This record gives sequence, structure tokens and C-alpha cells, in this order.
Amino acid sequence: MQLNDLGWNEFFNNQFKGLSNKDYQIGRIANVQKGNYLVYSQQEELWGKTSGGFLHRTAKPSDLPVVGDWVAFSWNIGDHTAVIHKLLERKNKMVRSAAGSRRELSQAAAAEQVIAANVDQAFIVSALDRDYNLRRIERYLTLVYDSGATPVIILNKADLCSDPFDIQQEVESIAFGVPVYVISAQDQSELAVFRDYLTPGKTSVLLGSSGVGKSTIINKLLGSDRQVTHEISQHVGKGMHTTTTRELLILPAGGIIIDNPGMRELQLLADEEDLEQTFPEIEELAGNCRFSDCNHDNEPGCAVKKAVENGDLDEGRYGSFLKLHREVDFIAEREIKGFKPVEKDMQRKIKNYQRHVVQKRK
Ligand SMILES: Nc1nc2c(ncn2[C@@H]2O[C@H](COP(=O)(O)OP(=O)(O)OP(=O)(O)O)[C@@H](O)[C@H]2O)c(=O)[nH]1
Ligand SMILES: [Mg+2]
Ligand SMILES: [Zn+2]
Repeated sequence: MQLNDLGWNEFFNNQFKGLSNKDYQIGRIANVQKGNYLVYSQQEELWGKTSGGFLHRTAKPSDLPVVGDWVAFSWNIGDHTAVIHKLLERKNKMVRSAAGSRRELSQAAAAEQVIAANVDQAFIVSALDRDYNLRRIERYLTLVYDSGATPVIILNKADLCSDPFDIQQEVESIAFGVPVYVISAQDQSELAVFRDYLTPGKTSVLLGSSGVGKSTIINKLLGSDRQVTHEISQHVGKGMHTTTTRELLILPAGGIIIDNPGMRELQLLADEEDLEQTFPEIEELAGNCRFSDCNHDNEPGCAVKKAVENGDLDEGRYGSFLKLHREVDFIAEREIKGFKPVEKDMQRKIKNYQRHVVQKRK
């Protein structure tokens, strides 16, 4: 396997050249299982762990390797495993807020959960049966914009839908230039839409709820039933997913793809700018609001609210915007609150010091 086929490029090469230890090997993380890492290298695939020094330098969970990361490792000759010494700086990362973190405001640093790293493209997969939900697609788009990867929308299971192209149009109207494809993954020939995207060295990820057909698509692209797929059962929705770990795979025709377990709860870690990209028409209207910092909620002279009343802006779209906007505000607030204890501690130290100095002078 050539490193370029694994996604290696100049950005990583420059970092690697700067490392002092010349015996290090280059590897890409393909799977993570309870502190064990599957490493793909030029020579082979091997499992390994992070070195003691690595853990010592790690300040927060998001600094640990995730699928898609590039690492510098060495061989552990004895049992033929990898020892991971360094994580190369990520070109980008896909993050969400860790589940449950809303209640733990003070643990801001721990709240970021990295889904995957160094991803070029993200396929947002929805199924055209009961899964289809515009508001969820907006949420995924915001997550992808936040990461810097390029979004592509896949509407799967067209065979189960009587009017797939009406839905395609509806999705296109909220996706603003993002390509939207209608497919049925059961039909091999329809997988051709992926061909232009899955080129050698490019890394893609499949995102979407459980049961939409992500692993089915990957199996068809691989030409083998490598990924376990499952009929939607009553378990779905209760936290049972068919795919349970994230996995990076190399496609026979070139291209790298990451299969993902369906996400039940998608809390964003996005910012204002990502929202503007998802809701460009609201951003445009906002220019006419009376206040430049209008929240488009209850402020007087709000052009966005007026557009909803006039019927110029879709109400569902507006509702979705408000909901995501509140989340983004909440994240910003949490980041500030997360630092407060640190400030307090500093102030206490300064006060103690001053007291100490004053006492000395006496
Ligand atoms: N009718 C129909 N069924 C499909 C299609 N694509 C996938 N399926 C079926 O949908 C079910 C779920 O597919 P999976 O590929 O396991 O879904 P997944 O997105 O990987 O789910 P998780 O791994 O739980 O996140 C399987 O029974 C597939 O056979 C399609 O285009 N049409
Ligand atoms: Mg799956
Ligand atoms: Zn406004």
C-alpha cells in the first residue's frame, strides 16, 4: 500500500520530516477499540497502543488518536504491535458535543468528541422511507461545514418511496448548491454516483442515522459483504446499531471511506459562521434587521421574522434555524463558563501572593 493511497500528503509529510526520531514509521488510524488502535502503514496493518509518554502529554480526550488520524509509531518487536508516539496535527476534524455534556458545564474541554479526522468529503445519507427529515439534514450540514469537509447528500432507498424526485427537489431547496443524489443501494448500478468522488488518496465519511444503509453502500463499493448490515428492527431507536465501531476502509478502485455507526443524538459543536453557511437566505435577510446583533427571535424590526410572516421564509426552516442558533449560543456560553473556575483559581493565587507580600513588609 502506497502512503499516497492512504491519503498521505505534503501537509503531513512536512510535520513528519520535523520529528527528531528518524526510526519512526508513518501510520493511519483505521479503527479504535478501547484504547487499542488499528494502524495502516505502508508495509502492513497492525494493532497497537499509545506510548506512556504520549499519554503523559495528552491533556484532553480529543488529543487521543481517532479514525483518520496520522501517527508516528515504532514496532514493538516482541509481540509485533505498534507503539504510537506522536499524533500529527489534523488537517481538519469532525466534532460533536459528547452526549450528556450539557449537564456538566464546567467540563468544557472534555465535551468535544472527535468523530473522525482528516476527512475531505462527507456523504450525508438519509433514507427515503420513514427516516427522511429535512431538519436533520440541516443539522448534519452544519456539522460538516464546521469540519471544513465538502458535503454531498445521498437519499437512499428510492425503491421504498413513491415520489423520490419531489423529495430531492425539497432537499435541494435547503442545501444551496450541495449535490443531492437519489439512489437505491440495492441496485449496484446506482452506486455509480460515488465514482467521481471516491478518487485515490481522498478520504470520505458516511454520516446518517442507524439503518439508512451506510454499510450497505460500503459493501457495494467494496464488492464484498465485509460490513455487517441489518434489517431495521425494533431495537433501532433504542440505541442498538448494526455498525458499532468507526472503521476506515480502502476501496478497490482507490479512495478511502469511513463507515460510521448511526448517530442517535447529534449535538453540534458549531459556531455562527457554520450556521450562516447552512442558512444563507436567513443570513441575507438579517442584513435588513434593525439591530445588527438581532437574534431573529423577539427583537423589534426583525427582517427574518417579517419574512416568515409574509410567507417569504419557510416556517420550518425558521424554526430549525432558531433551534440550532440557541445550541450554538449555548456552546459559546459553555466555553466561557468553562474558563471561569480557572480565572477564579488565578485570582485566589494572586490574592494569596499579595497577602504574603504585605505580611513580609510588616
Ligand atoms: N429497500 C432498500 N433497503 C435498503 C437499501 N439500502 C439498505 N437497505 C437495507 O436497510 C437495512 C439497514 O442497512 P445498513 O447498511 O445496515 O444501515 P447502516 O446505516 O449501516 O446502519 P447502522 O450501522 O446501524 O448505522 C438493511 O437491511 C439493508 O439491506 C435500499 O436502497 N433499499
Ligand atoms: Mg452500518
Ligand atoms: Zn432579525
